[in-house]
Amino acid sequence: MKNREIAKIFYEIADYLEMERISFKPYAYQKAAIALETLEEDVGEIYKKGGIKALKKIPGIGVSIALKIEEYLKTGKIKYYEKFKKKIPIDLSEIISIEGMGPRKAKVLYEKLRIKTLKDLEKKAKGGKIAPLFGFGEKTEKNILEGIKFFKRSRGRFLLGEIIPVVKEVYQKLKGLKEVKKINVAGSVRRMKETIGDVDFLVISKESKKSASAKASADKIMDFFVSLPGVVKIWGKGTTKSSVRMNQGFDMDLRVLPKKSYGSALQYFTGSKEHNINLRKIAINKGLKLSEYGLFKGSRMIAGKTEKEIYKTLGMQWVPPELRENQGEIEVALVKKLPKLIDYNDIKGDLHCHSKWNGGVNTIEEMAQAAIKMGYEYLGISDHTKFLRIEHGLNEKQLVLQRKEIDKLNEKFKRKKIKFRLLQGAETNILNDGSIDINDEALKKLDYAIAGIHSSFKMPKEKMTQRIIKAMKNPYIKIISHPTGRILKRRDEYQIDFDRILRAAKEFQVILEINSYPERLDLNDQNIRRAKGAGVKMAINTDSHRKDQLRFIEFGIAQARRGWAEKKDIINTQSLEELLKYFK
Ligand code: DGT
Ligand code: CA
Ligand code: CA
Repeated sequence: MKNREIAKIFYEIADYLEMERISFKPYAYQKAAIALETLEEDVGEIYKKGGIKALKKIPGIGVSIALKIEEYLKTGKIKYYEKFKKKIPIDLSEIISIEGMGPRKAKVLYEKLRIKTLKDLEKKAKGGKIAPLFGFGEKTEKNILEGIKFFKRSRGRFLLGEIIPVVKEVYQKLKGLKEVKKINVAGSVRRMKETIGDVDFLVISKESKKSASAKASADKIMDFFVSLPGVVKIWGKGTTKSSVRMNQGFDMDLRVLPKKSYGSALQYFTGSKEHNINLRKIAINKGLKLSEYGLFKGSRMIAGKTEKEIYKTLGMQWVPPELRENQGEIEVALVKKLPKLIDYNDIKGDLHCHSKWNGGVNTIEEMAQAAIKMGYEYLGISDHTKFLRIEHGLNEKQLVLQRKEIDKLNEKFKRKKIKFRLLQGAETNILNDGSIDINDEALKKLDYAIAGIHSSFKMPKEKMTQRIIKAMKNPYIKIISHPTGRILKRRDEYQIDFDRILRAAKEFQVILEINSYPERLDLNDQNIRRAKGAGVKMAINTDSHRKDQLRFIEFGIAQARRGWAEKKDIINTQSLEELLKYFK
């Protein structure tokens, strides 16, 4: 599948255009990149079936971009991109992944200091060469160094949201092989951790009467695995284990295992390491021995075929993979008191998504259709408001106009007897003094209002805490979006006193968001657990900027589960009727 490869090039083209200060065009390439990334079908297949015409039908892709996709599919290159790359040959996406760096700054640094890589950037910043440049200064130089430090900490880890689509694709392909009897993904992917080091697949191969052909069938699986499209390097290939590097930069391991110890291997390779170490202690205390080969009493194997049987034999509940971080789950499972976690299909609607009104790709109706397809009962449109000019934020008047469109659509659903309701929200901005960028009169007319921090992230802790609490006191603000503001691999949380935020949320009945967007996942798992402990309600939303992103909800639910959240902790597991009570 070439979708992600081409998307990456389009993102870079957008950045190069930005460098040249060309307006509008970068946006078109970004839009196309997002479209490709979230497209479920292979763009190569689409082209094969319907040519340029079919490519143009993908929302967000026009003629000139369709031609470039064709060029890439045919030649493996896009000349337009190569030209930019030749003129300014730098590791653009890496350099601008540093917080505070953008394409234009990258260009200046290349032209003045020949900075091509992250290494160059760090060297020059440390040497104090950047601060004297026009438009940079000491503060920028310091921020760059901080950004690099942050980036290094997470280097070699990948976002769950970028890994999962590849994992699902490979999983389906392997599962389709006649030699594969059973397959699971293990490791941090199975635990749905927010970032992933590498992917671990486990397989049982089809057994056969002749032992020689068991090996033959494992070999077939391995041959297939190491020649998957997207494999750029083979680290190793054997009968029981193979390991490859994918073109997105991450590695995948595949192990072929015997049926009788598959459960213990799945348990072992799911991890986490800390969970396993503690679990092994439990086994030892019972006079048993636990390993990836099974649970043993002396030399006799007493469990190992399934994971369930291992936990059961150890006298505990089966622990959902998302909880296996040695955060008390083993002790709780021993007394059989694990919470009944929110389920992946418990969400009844999404309360944070954007539409064409604030410059997004899809109309409200298209967003609604996608939500209906997902089986949702409701969808809250919450476009940006006026302070965020780059996001085409809406003002009070536009909100009134938008309400009319939403009312009309709701009438239509009623007429057609579709049990679905659109709600009008808005993602307003918390200004520096804690006030909201939309007046109360306009807020009052919405079904609910969200408020979020989108500026001045570096405030001191006390001031930032007060800023958010003041917003929560506004009676029309029902949800705080992405409450800690972190961006994975890029930006830390802003400074807040989270306990005070939790107390205020409880007092003023404000809901905290679990934002499912792959770079955000904010609240994170630990904060979710703290919120639950404080009796604060949460909502799992996607922050979709186009309809396909509604699928991101899976990642938010996963973090909620990792935070021990139950259905009742999450308001958008409730029916429309129940939900509206929170918005009164
Ligand atoms: P990652 O890949 O860094 O996101 O995290 P994991 O958890 O997938 O770690 P990985 O791929 O190194 O290993 C997969 C699992 O195998 C891990 O979660 C637990 C198990 N494992 C690996 N090494 C050890 C070890 O030294 N001791 C124990 N007890 N378990 C291990
Ligand atoms: Ca792993
Ligand atoms: Ca691994």
